[in-house]
Amino acid sequence: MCTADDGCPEGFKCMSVATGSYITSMQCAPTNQTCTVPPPPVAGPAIIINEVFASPKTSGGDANGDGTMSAVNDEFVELVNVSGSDVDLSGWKLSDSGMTRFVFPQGTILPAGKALVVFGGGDPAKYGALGGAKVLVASTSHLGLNNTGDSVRLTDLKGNEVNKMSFGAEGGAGVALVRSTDGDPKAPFVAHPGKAHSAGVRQDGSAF
Ligand SMILES: [Ca+2]
Ligand SMILES: [Ca+2]
Repeated sequence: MCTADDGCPEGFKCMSVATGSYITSMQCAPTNQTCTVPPPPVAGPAIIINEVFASPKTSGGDANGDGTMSAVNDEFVELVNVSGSDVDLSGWKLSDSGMTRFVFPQGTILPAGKALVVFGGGDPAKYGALGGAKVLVASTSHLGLNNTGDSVRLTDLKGNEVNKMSFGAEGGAGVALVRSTDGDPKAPFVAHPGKAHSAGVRQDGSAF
């Protein structure tokens, strides 16, 4: 029995309940008009893997913008915060199929809507502007992304998988794999259109 919606649990509202053709009482009834509790809305990941560059090559491969193309240092994984809130990545991990490649240091905050790039190596002080994205360097001194196929996995502080992507030989073509729509958790990964990569920025070069 109830008198108003706020007296009912989540997913229920206070409704007139009939017996036969007579309204007999006000009771908490499921809003979806079934006898099962409605499932909570499915929340997507707050942070997504947006772009992966496994095979820097001579043409357009200087992803970190330090003036030198390196098959090791210019590999990168670009993450984007697609939630409406800043996210604390302290203790989160980035792994390939073989091992943990990066543990985010204490105090790593990725602001809402912004990008973060983990590069294989190099000196961040010498990197290019990269749209003002936050930049970090793999703790194993390389990301080790296999050109013939690999996976990239992001896990949170508790070890829960936040996001994952896998690729095959297409990752070895000297072109990054990027979500067909930047920042869309449901968008598939495609070969980066127009150029080899867009480290830290959107496909069209604009900042996140
Ligand atoms: Ca470089
Ligand atoms: Ca990008």
